[in-house]
Amino acid sequence: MQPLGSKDALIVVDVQNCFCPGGSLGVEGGDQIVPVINDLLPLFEHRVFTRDWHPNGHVSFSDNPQFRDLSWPVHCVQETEGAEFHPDLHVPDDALVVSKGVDPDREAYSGFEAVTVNLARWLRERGIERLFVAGLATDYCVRSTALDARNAGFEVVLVEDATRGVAPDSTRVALQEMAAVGVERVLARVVHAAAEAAGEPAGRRRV
Ligand code: VGL
Ligand code: ZN
Repeated sequence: MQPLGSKDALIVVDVQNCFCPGGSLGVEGGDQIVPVINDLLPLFEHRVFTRDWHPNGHVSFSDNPQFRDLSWPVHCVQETEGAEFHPDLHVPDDALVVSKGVDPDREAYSGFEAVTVNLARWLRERGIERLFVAGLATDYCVRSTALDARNAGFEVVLVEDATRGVAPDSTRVALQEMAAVGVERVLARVVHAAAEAAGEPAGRRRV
């Protein structure tokens, strides 16, 4: 892997209470990635956090009578505790927070589908060429974010031990789909090594 530099960004997908154990859509071990992500944050100058940010009655909720091929329990409703980031997650003051799934009638798994900011443009304007992806869940929002990032022309690196999936089968398929379009898969320690190779003393940046 190329040493880390200013053309790299970290994108942390949906590390919110609803997706952590005890949440309405809790992913097994979802909270275990929090310290892994916190340790990665200082290695990057540019950091993006996406959040699922649904209005009441969102089209993806199974209590919505509108037909859906895939629906979910009510989750990540705007301004509720479940929609907050995990309490131990460090969200630096200068990070970009991207809210998605805000439109009541449209599902949005990926941060690139957000309507409040054009994420691809935001990244390009800052000279970003390579995106490191972490967060929840591997088989849904992480997958969609990684695939959209590839489509937008970014190099994409999935930090595998900084992600968790909803179910083993769909996670396996998602990993195959990502690999098929050239998403690289590494462990967090490889990212730390790439930071050291760049002469970037870990922990230099304030998180
Ligand atoms: C997600 C299901 C519904 C996710 C979001 O963040 O992976 N999954 N909404
Ligand atoms: Zn959602």
